[in-house]
Amino acid sequence: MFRIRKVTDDLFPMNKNAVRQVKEILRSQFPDLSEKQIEEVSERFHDPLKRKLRSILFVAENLKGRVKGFALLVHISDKNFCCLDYIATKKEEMPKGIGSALYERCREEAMMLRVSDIFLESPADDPEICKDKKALEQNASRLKFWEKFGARPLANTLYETPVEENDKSYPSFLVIDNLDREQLPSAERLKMVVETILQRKYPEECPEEHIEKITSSIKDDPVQLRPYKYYRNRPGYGPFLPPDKKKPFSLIYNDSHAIHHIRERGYVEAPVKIKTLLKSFQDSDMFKKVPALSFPEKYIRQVHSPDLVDYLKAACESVVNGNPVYPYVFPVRNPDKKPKDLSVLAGYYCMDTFTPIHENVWNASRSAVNCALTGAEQLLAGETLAYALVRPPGHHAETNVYGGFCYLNSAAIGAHYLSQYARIALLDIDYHHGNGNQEIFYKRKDVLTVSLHADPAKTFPYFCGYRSEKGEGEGEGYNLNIPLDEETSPTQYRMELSGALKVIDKFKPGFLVVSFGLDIGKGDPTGSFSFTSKDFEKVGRMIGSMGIPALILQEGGYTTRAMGLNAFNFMKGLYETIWKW
Ligand code: Q9C
Ligand code: ZN
Repeated sequence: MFRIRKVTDDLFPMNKNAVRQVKEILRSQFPDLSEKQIEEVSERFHDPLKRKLRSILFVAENLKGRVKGFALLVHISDKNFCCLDYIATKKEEMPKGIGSALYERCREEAMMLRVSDIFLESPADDPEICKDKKALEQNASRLKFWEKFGARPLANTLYETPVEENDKSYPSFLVIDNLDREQLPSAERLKMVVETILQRKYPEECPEEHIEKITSSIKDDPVQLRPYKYYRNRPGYGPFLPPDKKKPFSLIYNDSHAIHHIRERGYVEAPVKIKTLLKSFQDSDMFKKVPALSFPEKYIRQVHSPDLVDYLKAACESVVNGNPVYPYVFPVRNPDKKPKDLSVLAGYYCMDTFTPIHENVWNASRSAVNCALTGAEQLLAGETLAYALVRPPGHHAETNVYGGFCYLNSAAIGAHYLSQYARIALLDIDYHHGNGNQEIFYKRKDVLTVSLHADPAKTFPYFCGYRSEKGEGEGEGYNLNIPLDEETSPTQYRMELSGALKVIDKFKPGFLVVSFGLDIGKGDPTGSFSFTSKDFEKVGRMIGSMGIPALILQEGGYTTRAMGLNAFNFMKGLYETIWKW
């Protein structure tokens, strides 16, 4: 199991880790490179405009961040082409397909950047040029690899001529991948490209006369590629299609949510929610279903206290005869003293009297977390939009507290997971204040938390969600609460949301995580707002327009006639706007 991930900095822990492994691969696979050339890989991130090249690193890694291969693509934006500087996989574990997957990703990126071609150098497979039999074999296998993509060496020029007469290194061809288009570059364009490549890539070792000698050898117009040598009947890839066709987004839901069903005392959070929403999505080609992966419990424990996690597990086990456990006495005095009895202990961890523990609370919540993390993985693998349609919800669950129908905070766990790779904005548009999201990241500045919600003076969770709560320590200024009057109209709401989105935009997050509550919908039994499906679509469009890859987490929302349509329209608004190119 591996994914291809785009790395654009070496600051976040997982990126630092990836760049370190990339350098190791460079050292072992390219023994001729100097330490300076290897270090240069990370310098590119710090000074992206140096030499007017923008480098884009793709790594093939497993879920633990073990890098198995990488490709380094360079975008020369002022000249509208890309160069592939390196592509390499680890020697010891050369799983099939990694090189191809990496290069496919490079091509996809190049098409997205709307460049015309990718250029790369590949050592010659010509026995006249390369006398070493072993090297010749290796060179041939590389050129065969490029041929699979239709990329072949430039023909009839002096490109593969050594700079000096007695140069011992084997000369390389200039391989051109014209990204499945009909045309090849004109002679004039290729001269410009060759000049740019030689000047920019080898500023020290390539004399003027050499560049002149090569460019003046380019006579064919348009240029010619060597005929296919390895794949005589290469299957056509079809005509070039700009990738502005929207891709379906990833829908992940927990099949086992229904095991969590509490039928009493106003517990309105019920399995029918997922059924209703799935039904309203079923005929749409907006989604592709992605099965949930299983993640280790450690990702839950990185966000919630081990005490709470152990308690939830033990309390579920202790449920007898299906009798749910309700809190009984609350620790308003001596909050550090813990009673022994598991059912009494509920009052220690639970913030309200309507979120009981049932035998499947742990299993269902854990499966919701798995969906959230699968969604996070989808974004890391390059998807733009992932919707974790889960229950129970999570945004009221704090480090050490459950409540508000929430036990484990899937949104926070997803956001924390992604925060190893980029800055995260966690936006909460559930009707109720996301006290869990706020508390978990209250002291952090790498995760910005923003919540729009009904005024806590009159609404659950009552004891927080005020504007004055702004974060603490390093995190000061990185929590924003926008409490709203019970009667707030969708129009007023959108004005407030637009202010919130400006704050998010200024923060420049790499990923957006949204706690999405349908309880702002008209007629919701726990809410007082009056959003119609049209309003949901507008809110979706506003959030999507920021163009930030987003993980959407289903939070509240209790049966109303329009719930399915509301969710559908929110997703439609996102889907129609989030694509940046
Ligand atoms: N007697 C979420 O929307 N208050 N939680 C109802 C029940 C419910 C809402 C009182 C507030 C919890 C995720
Ligand atoms: Zn809610």
